Amino acid sequence: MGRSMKTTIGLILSLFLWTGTVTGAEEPQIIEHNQMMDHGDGHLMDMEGGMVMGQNKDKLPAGCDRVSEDVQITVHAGRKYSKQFPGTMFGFDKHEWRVKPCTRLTVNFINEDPIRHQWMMHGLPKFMYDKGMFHLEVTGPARVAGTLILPSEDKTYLVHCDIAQHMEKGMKGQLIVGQGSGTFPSIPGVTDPAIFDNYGPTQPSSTDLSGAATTTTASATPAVSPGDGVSPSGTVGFFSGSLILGFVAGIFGAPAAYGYYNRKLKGRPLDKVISELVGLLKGFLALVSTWLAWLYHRLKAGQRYLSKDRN
Ligand SMILES: [Cu+2]
Repeated sequence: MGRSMKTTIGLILSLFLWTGTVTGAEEPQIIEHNQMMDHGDGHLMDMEGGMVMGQNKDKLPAGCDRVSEDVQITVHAGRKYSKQFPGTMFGFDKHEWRVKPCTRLTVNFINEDPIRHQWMMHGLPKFMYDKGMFHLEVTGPARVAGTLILPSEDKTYLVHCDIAQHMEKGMKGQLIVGQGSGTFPSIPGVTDPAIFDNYGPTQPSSTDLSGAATTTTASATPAVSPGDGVSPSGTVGFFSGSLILGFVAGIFGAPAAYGYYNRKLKGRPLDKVISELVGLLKGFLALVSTWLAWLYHRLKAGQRYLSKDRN
């Protein structure tokens, strides 16, 4: 072998190495787990943390005459797949898969994170799948593959990663066989959450307002609580509560009072009538001034709350 030949081979080798380094820096090196020990009953494991549970390549579930079709899916798992779903930290590249009943499904599971992830299915028939589960698990970055035959009925299966908090933080999906049997909540990009997050201020509803009106008109001290928007609810509470009360009292009270005083003052001397009316006026003014004082304190308290709120 000539000198130039060796130089050329060396150059080519270094070029290959260089390319390997560059691609290696961009993507994590995925370790293949394809030499696992078979522990029986579809349970495969290796010493590096790869695991398959519930593997079934040939036993037909009840109701399946034959394998309807062979399907391969590749599922990527990792933190980067959570980025498009605010509030999540982990995710699969897809969160929903659809297959026909009696499909022989092979799942190629690629965990791109340097931690442990799972692709775990629940709700399978227990006579065939131990604990009703099919389960792929690997500490990444690594790849593991497993196969199962799906039952004949239309059903939606929950798929998730069971490592603490991974499902709650987005690593959750559903496998729909045939027509499925409904959906699971909080599947990122697929279904609505069971309970929506709400980080905004609480909006007082109409029932809250009437509640506030009862409290504020019943007690002389203004009840100021954050959240019920003091100025609006105070004003509404005052006008809807006290005003209606006064209006009703006026409608029924005025004719009664007129009749009462008409009978009482009939045939009395004028000075008696005048002193009676002055007493009545005094009482009325005392009532009005008490009411004005209460209103003044109330508005002032509201203003204090609002200015504190703004600062
Ligand atoms: Cu996980």
